[in-house]
Order: sequence, then C-alpha cells, then structure tokens
Amino acid sequence: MQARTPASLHFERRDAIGILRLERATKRNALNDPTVEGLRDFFAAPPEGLRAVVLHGAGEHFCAGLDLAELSDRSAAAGVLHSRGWHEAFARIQFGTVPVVAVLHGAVVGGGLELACSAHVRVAEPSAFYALPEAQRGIFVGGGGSVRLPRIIGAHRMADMMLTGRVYSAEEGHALGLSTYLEPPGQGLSKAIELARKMAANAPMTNFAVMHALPRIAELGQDAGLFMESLMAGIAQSEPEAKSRMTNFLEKRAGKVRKD
Ligand code: 1HE
Repeated sequence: MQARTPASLHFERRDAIGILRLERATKRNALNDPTVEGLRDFFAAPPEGLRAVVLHGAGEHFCAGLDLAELSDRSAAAGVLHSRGWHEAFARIQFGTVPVVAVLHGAVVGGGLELACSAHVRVAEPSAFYALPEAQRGIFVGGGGSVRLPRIIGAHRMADMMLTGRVYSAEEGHALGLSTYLEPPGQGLSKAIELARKMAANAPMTNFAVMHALPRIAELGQDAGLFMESLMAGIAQSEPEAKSRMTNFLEKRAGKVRKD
C-alpha cells in the first residue's frame, strides 16, 4: 500500500517520473523524524508505475542535515535506534525499486550529504557546498555517512572534513565525485528530470542490476565479483525485453549511441 507523505515532503508525478521535494525551507530542510520516516515509507512502496525519482530541496538549500532541535536527551540505546532508523530509510532509497537522482544546491551538509549519497546519481548546481559539521556539534555521522562517503571520496577526505570542518565547493565536490553533473544555476532540476526519463526508459532488469548487483559486486574480490557479474548478466539477457531490445537494434528500429 502506498504511504502518505508528511507535510515536509512534497510529491509530484510526471508520467513515470516522481519528483520528491524536501519541503521545510524555513528550517533549511533539516531532517526531522517525520521526514526520515516519510522517505522510508515512500521508497518502501513508491506509487504504482513509477520508474525513477528526482529528489530535491525547497528554498536555498538541499538539506541542513539532522534536525538539531530533535537532539534532546536520548539515551545511548535510543541514539543507536535513531541512527538505525536513518539507515533503514536511506537503504530503501539506495536498494529500493526505482533509481533516484538527487539535485544538490546550497547546503548539502551532515545528514543532508548522507541522504545525497544514498541516491544513485547526483546533479549539483554551483551554489552547492558540502560539509560534515558533526564534530562541531559533538556528534558522529549516523545516516550511513561513514559507509557511503568513503566509497565516493575516500576515508581520508571524510576524516579531513570531519576533523577540520572543511567545506567543499560545488566545483571541488564535482572533482571528487560528489556530483557527476554540474549544471548552471537553477538548471539542476530540469537536468535531473531529463536523466530520470532516460533511466525510466531502461529495461527494469538492467536498472535492478545496477541498483542491487553493482554496489555488491564492487565490494567483492575479483573472482567472486566476476562470477556474480556473470550470474547477473545471464539473468538480464534472458529477459524477453532484452531480446526484443537487441532485435530492435539489429533491425534498425532502435537508437544508436551518439555523443551529445
Ligand atoms: C536548523 C538546522 C538544523 C538550520 N536543525 N534547525 N547540521 C548542521 O550543523 C547545519 C546547521 N545549519 C547551518 O549551518 C545553516 O543553517 C545553513 C548553512 C544550513 C543555512 O544557513 P542560513 O543562513 O540560510 O539559515 P539559518 O538562519 O542558519 O537557519 C534558518 C533556520 O533553520 C533557523 O531557525 P529559526 O527558527 O531561527 O528560523 C535555524 O535554526 C534552522 N536550521 N539548520 C535544526 N540542522 C543522522 S546523523 C546526522 C548528523 C548531522 O546531520 S549533524 C549536522 C547538522
């Protein structure tokens, strides 16, 4: 059953594309519990027929991270469970049923950066900046940052960000792989929608393989990785859609690969 989104999340549909907006601009889209639970529930059961999602933020910033107003007098155990709740929500994004493109502008900090890292593709605008101010707040990352970020920029750079409060600009973040598209001001969303449409046009089994097999294969040693790749390749090519797509190309009914 499809979940209702909380007021802090705005959902709009354009055919097979879903556009999900963090809708708490007055608090710089800081992630409170209802928002994290809303993300979890949305990605656990996306609306029927949705093939890709664009995630972006209202106002001047993508996301200011954890809602610090909620960091009350939690016990250690309650803190662990709170972090596990974020893990569950962000895993629903990374290992869900639809590929996700995040549009990054303004602050992409703390839990906001952790959220961005759970998306499959990141499009940045020049206003984006990246930071992990957890050390300044006396806390640690808890939304999967220590697992996902080192795989993108390296543990040494993450340690630098946390220890020194280093802030990376959009250009620096782009060079490090925090984004794979850097668009002119105000054009991130339209680019993300364009990319989402391309994803939505892929065979579902290929998108499944990219979302679920690829990150796991990347964690394996060469021998096991190559074997798992072969298993996934065999499954994907056996799909009727793969057969018809290949026939379409051979019979000149499908597009060629062209550079832009
Ligand atoms: C917030 C939050 C927040 C803003 N929680 N309320 N994250 C941080 O340490 C980042 C803290 N935020 C900032 O550094 C700045 O707010 C921004 C650079 C993001 C934006 O600056 P600016 O000048 O546009 O906005 P502002 O005036 O600082 O904030 C506007 C309002 O949003 C203000 O509330 P108001 O009632 O005074 O209007 C701020 O208090 C509020 N606000 N950010 C709560 N984060 C799972 S572990 C993850 C751990 C973390 O994410 S740690 C990092 C937390």
